[in-house]
Amino acid sequence: MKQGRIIKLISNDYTVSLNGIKYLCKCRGIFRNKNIKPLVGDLVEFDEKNKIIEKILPRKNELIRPPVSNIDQALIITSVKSPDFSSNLLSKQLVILEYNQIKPIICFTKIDLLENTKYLDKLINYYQQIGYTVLKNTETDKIKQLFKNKISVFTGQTGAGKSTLINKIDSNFKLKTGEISKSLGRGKHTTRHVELYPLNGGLVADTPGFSDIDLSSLSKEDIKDNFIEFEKYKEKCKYRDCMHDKEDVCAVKEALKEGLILEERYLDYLNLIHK
Ligand SMILES: Nc1nc2c(ncn2[C@@H]2O[C@H](COP(=O)(O)OP(=O)(O)OP(=O)(O)O)[C@@H](O)[C@H]2O)c(=O)[nH]1
Ligand SMILES: [Mg+2]
Ligand SMILES: [Zn+2]
Repeated sequence: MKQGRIIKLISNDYTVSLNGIKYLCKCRGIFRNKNIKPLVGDLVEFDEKNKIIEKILPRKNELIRPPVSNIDQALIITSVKSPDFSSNLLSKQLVILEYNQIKPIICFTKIDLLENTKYLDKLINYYQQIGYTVLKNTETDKIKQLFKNKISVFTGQTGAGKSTLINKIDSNFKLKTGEISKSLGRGKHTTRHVELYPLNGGLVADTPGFSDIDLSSLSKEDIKDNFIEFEKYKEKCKYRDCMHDKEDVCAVKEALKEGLILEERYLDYLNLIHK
């Protein structure tokens, strides 16, 4: 039995990689019976002769969207125009990643389409100040340093520029990219399957984009706990279980009033807990 990593899944064919050699495997029927589905990113034990995956090793984490496991970090590809910036979508992605203990890295794209960057500069400032790494897709030298010995996923709205950025980081890549469909007013997915590719000493997944994200599996408390900038205020709220909503003497709302918390972020928060 050998140990390898699933790097690609198309219908029921799993590509397992070991020392640079790829094995096209099936998985044991027993997994399907038990409703356990191997994921891209899984470390597995496999029978190299019969090309059967026998065992999935314990996962560090797993995401549903994109369906990848054992992720170290996620680059949230966020376009500022076409599709327009959505604070709500960015907040949702940050919450899900924080919840799954995956390091988020915010990467803004399509800045060239803005008439001025005043609002964007404010956003960049804010997200950096609360502790996130924020980059622009033009900062390719910095982006190239991120991948060594890590599993990274590129996530973000369809048409945000995920595949374009990967192609730019390594010119060996010729991932398909696409115009977003103007007539429909929403993107059409260009990337259709999930695959981990070797990139600058690590593995990265370019994943199909989305138009919205579902957070219904998270409780209100989970959502509250993963707005990271609330952390340093919550001790000063009057109630220990303060939801920073209708309560009186709430330090988060106080910080909002003082301009220490970005209004959009607080509104995103209310929006999510009242869904
Ligand atoms: N002006 C401008 N266009 C960009 C930029 N980045 C990407 N694009 C364009 O945006 C379109 C969509 O880019 P893709 O890389 O296919 O987007 P994606 O995120 O991979 O989309 P899906 O695979 O559908 O999720 C393409 O026409 C790109 O050329 C940018 O920084 N500026
Ligand atoms: Mg793509
Ligand atoms: Zn509070």
